[in-house]
Amino acid sequence: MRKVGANMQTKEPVSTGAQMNGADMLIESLRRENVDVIFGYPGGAVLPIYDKLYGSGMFHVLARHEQGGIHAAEGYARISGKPGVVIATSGPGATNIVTGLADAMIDSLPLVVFTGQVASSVIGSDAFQEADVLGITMPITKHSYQVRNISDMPRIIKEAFHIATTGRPGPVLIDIPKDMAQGDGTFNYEGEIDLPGYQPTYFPNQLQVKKLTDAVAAAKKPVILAGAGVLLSKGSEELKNYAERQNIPVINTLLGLGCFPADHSLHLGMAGMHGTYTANMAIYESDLLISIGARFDDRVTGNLKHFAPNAKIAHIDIDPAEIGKNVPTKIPIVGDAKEVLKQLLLQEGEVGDYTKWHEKLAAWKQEYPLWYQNSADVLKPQKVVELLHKYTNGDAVVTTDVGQHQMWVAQYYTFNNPDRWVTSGGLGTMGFGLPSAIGAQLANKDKTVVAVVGDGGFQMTLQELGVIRELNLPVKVVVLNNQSLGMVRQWQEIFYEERYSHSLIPHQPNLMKLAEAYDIKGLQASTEEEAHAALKEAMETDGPVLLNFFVAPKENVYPMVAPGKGLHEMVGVKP
Ligand SMILES: Cc1ncc(C[n+]2csc(CCOP(=O)(O)OP(=O)(O)O)c2C)c(N)n1
Repeated sequence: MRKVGANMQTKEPVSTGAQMNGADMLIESLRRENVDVIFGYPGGAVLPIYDKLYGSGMFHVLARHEQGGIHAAEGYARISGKPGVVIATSGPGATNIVTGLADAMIDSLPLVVFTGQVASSVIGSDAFQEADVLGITMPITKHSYQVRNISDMPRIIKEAFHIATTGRPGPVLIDIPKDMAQGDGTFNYEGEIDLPGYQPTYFPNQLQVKKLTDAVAAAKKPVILAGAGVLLSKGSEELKNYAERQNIPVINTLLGLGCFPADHSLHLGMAGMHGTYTANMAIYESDLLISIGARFDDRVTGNLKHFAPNAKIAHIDIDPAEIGKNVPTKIPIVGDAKEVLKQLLLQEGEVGDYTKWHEKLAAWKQEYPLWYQNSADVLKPQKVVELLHKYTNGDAVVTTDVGQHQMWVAQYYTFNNPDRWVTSGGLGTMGFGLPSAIGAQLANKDKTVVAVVGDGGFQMTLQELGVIRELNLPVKVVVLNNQSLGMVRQWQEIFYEERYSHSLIPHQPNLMKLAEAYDIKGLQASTEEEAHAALKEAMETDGPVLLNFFVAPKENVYPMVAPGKGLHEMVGVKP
């Protein structure tokens, strides 16, 4: 694998006040932000930038499509904790990253994204490859800039990194008209960041912390709902300490998986549409629901009318706009998840009497675990995920696409550690799994990275196999091939009387030939025995492998909360 971050400090530092070319300023600013990888794709409007990248020593990954580049940057950001950096050209290059921006925005991933723009003198004239990128992306970026004065470039870049990575992380876009990259200005990176309108709150109000502490002592049926905010704040250890000290059970959102060990006796599983019986029923019956770094997405809550009807809601979030947005909140606490948990741990922390509650939860766990019927005739996708867990010792970084396979990984991989899980939660972006694995592998080159994808989503971004080959990234790509857009097929079976309108894909490419075309090892399996052998061989292979598992085409994801139903109205629970 090529070395990431070989970049960067190869050049002499540039002194403040130096006259400099705009593109050089950009590269110098990235150096100062310790950027160790850029995901990008060149084109006319960014040629001045690419010209300066040439010979700069910066590590640049040439995606095969801009969407692949930005998803790779998201995977990199999620696993490294550092901002992902993207460059795309104007017009179609910029519009190709729109999905990734929306994805990063809703899943709170820090990105700094540079788009080329036509020259300032022709903006607004429908010039070649002109698109109003600021207009298009305003609602799906945390902030955006257009450089209008070359000497502003360093300040803007410095602010962009600050905004992307602080408070609730998100994508920041910088649109650079070609003349801003070509001309000269004065370089100054030392100025203080001065953003009076942007002051995220990290430390919670003590009165609110005390209120929550009192509520915990008085509760009889408390639960914690832990989301991605715990991972983003690196607060897993504090969460474990707090939950154990207070003896409070923990439920995860999809994006929060791994922030609390899934095999811990206090863990109840994932909540929501395909959550466990115990997690969903615990929310339904709880009298105190403590949400930490989660945003009450409708896939988690089900019908809000029936959501936690008996619970006092405490909501801990760094983004005040989230509090009370979907669910009325009795105890709002604005702050960074880790800092709030630290403050909670500093309180005396009287432990309530939850004996009966724990007895009930244990009985549910025992009686209604996740389940599927294994088969001797056909390979079950859940079995493949269980085998994947076995052959990776449950410690791989797993990325997924969107659909049934994503839910099976969430249910059956058993994430016991933080920062092993990369998925598109809020936007549900097919095509995310393979490119995000590239970024995840570059962020953590020592870990096994597995991209689990469906045969539908895989075909949306499979061209990024070219990057995997070029960089010799040892990513293992697992296709759970059910010859259909499985999740759509499932909904058509259940809600549309089996009218499978355009969800079956009988004409599949030959994935072994595809692997050969990309010079990647290809393995396939259609029985459990073959699956064992394929996974064993894949994990013993140093380089990349494409694994094609022909799985039961009609398998559905259960349990399921149908749209419009409450969490307590799950179907497909173990009989
Ligand atoms: C870009 C995009 N287009 C459409 C959808 C709607 N959608 C959600 S799941 C799904 C089916 C996915 O099929 P596949 O990738 O084969 O995975 P499976 O469900 O079979 O595991 C579709 C079409 C989506 N989430 N994203």
